[in-house]
Amino acid sequence: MKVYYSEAHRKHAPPFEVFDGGLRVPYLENPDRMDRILNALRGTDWAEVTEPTDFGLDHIYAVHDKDYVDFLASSWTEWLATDSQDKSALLPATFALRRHPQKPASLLGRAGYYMMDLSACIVEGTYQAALAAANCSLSAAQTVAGGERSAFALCRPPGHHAGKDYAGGYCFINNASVAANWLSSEGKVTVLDIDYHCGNGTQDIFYEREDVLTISIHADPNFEYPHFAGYADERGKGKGLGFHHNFPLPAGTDDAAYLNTLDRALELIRNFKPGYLVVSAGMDIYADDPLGKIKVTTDGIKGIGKRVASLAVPTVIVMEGGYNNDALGRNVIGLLGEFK
Ligand code: SP5
Ligand code: ZN
Repeated sequence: MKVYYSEAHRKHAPPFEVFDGGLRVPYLENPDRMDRILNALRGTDWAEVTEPTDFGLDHIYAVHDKDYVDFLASSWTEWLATDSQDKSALLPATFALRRHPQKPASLLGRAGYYMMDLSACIVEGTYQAALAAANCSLSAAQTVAGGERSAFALCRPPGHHAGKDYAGGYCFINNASVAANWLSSEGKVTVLDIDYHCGNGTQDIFYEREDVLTISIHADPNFEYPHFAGYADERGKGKGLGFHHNFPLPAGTDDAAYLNTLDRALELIRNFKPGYLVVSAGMDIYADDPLGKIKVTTDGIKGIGKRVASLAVPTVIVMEGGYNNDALGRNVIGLLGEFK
């Protein structure tokens, strides 16, 4: 299996994030995550680690507003030119209510407009790392469009919380959505998001489209991040009505309950008959994840891989979350091993 990976992710290593209550903690979405997965893949005889192709910006502008991408591109330089005391990461303390959106000119005003929380810290290499991650998912899409059964985008920063014009939840460019949109010119596409958190960005990007079925299985937003999206009654809009599905799960969900829910999602995919599948593969559903409250084991993750592979649809697998670094390698191998 082709695994697309770029060293550029190392340029994005924010010194901290801010938890609820204002606590500064070490950035959980860190470069070590990739090293753990790479090491595990290098121990197999089927993973072929490959540099991504540079696809340029047009496929990113097809999913994200150009003004937002411009903000990602210039904000670090602008941040250095401000008189802020601590410039270790660009992070605003004021956020836009999109119920009353006004886009101000100032850097911190735009940062609050374009960010949804205190985890999408921008540092010097964020934009380059985010572009490289999108190139990994586009390269994986191209490989699958070229006839391979599957390909893996081993990328960070992750993408599924990033919407058309916002960053959040460690995400800046929605890698899975950029790949799904690219594939959609060749036929119907499904995005299946198994990250522990609702893929709110992917949901927003395709909410009014009927040619891309989006499905997210995640911890119930009534108690978990991202709080404001991911409820079962969000089903799409306009032509897209009926082409989005959320499966919110209670805390403590075990392998059997998770796989039952997955089977319901897979039935929707079978009925939709997509030409391509994009899996937003977060490993934070794992029982011992520091952010998660769902109790899926490594065997459960293998079970997910086996079931999704049984759809027999050409599949792009895109790395999303997963913060138990010790377990990341074996969990990713558990999922991918069913596709090789
Ligand atoms: C891609 C991805 O998985 N993003 C997740 C971002 C979640 N950020 C919100 C974290 C909420 C922290 N709650 C503290 C619980 C510590 N036990
Ligand atoms: Zn997550």
